[in-house]
Amino acid sequence: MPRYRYPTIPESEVTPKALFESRRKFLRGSLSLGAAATLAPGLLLPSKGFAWQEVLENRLDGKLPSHDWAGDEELTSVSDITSYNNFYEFGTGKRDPELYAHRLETDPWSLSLEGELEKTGIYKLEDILKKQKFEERIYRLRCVEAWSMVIPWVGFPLVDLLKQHGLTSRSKYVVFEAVYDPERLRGQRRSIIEWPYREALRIDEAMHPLAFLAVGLYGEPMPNQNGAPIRLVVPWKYGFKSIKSVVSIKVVEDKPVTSWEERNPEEYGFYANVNPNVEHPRWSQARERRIGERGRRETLMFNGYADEVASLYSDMDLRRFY
Ligand SMILES: Nc1nc2c(c(=O)[nH]1)N[C@H]1C(S)=C(S)[C@@H](COP(=O)(O)O)O[C@H]1N2
Ligand SMILES: [Mo]
Repeated sequence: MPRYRYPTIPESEVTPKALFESRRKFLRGSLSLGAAATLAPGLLLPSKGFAWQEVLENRLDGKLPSHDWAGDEELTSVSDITSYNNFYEFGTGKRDPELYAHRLETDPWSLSLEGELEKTGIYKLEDILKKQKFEERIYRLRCVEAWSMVIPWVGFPLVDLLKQHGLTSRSKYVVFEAVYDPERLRGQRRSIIEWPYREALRIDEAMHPLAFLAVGLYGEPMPNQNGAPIRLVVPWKYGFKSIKSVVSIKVVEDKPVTSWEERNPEEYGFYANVNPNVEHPRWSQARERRIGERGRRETLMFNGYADEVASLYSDMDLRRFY
C-alpha cells in the first residue's frame, strides 16, 4: 500500500522560531496544513463557495497552532483516512462512504443547540464558526473493531462552544444527533440502527479539553466521508462515539440512550472508553491494526490519554461501565 509522504520543506521557509522546536515537530505541525492540497480537487472535499466554507477557509489560511497528541507516531495517509471509513449512513462497507458521501448535502448547514443551555436556538454553521479559535490536533483514533489511525484534525474544543452558550445547573449529559436524509443517504433506507445516529457524553467528558469538534483534517475542510461539515472527536473513546455530520447538540439532565447502546448494549456501551483489558464479546481489545502498518500494536489504556482522562472514571468499575 503506498504511503503518503510529505513534500520536503524548503529551508527558506524555516523561521528562526521553528528552529527552536524539534525539526520533526515543525514538519508535522506546519506541513500537515495544506498537505490535503494533493487531493484531487472537488473529489473528496465539498464544493467551494458555501457560506460556512468561506468562513472556514479564511480561518484556515495561515498557520494554525498545532498540538501533537500522538507522540511520535506517524500520521495516517490522507488517502487511507478518506477511503477506509465507518459512516453507516452510506452503507456498512469501508469504501461505501468514499463512494457515496458526495450525496451528503452540506450547504446550508445549521446546528441546533438545545436543552439545558442559557442560549439555545438554531444557528447557521458559519455564525458558530466565526466565534471559534481553530487549531490542529493530532489524535489517535481507535475503532471498536480493533483498527486505528493517527489523524491531524482541525477544529475547536467542544467546551468552548458549550461555554459560549452557558450551561444551566441541570446540565448532566450532552446528546449529539447526526444528519437524517434518507433520500440522499442510502444507508438510512436500511435499519442498521435507529436513525438518526445518536451519541452522548457525560457533561464532565464533554467539558474535557481533549473533546473536540472537528471541521477539517490535514488543514482542509472536512471531507464528506469523514463527517462534513462538523463532527465530534473524543480520542480516548472508541471511534463510534465520535459522531459525524452533527446537526444537533442537546444538553439534558437524564442519562440518554445512544444508538449503538440501544442496538446492542453488550457490545457497544455508553462509555466505550478504549480499554485493552476489557474484551469485546466477539474479540480481544488488547491489540489493534494501525492502518498503513504491518503487524499489530498494543492498544493503550484510554487510547494513550490515561494521564489526561483517567481521573474522570476513578470511582467506576470499568468492567461494568464499558
Ligand atoms: N454519523 C455517524 N458518525 C460516525 C459513524 C457513523 O456510522 N455515522 N461511525 C463511527 C465509527 S464506528 C468510527 S470508527 C468513526 C470513523 O471516523 P473516520 O471515518 O473519520 O475515521 O466515525 C464514527 N462516527
Ligand atoms: Mo468504529
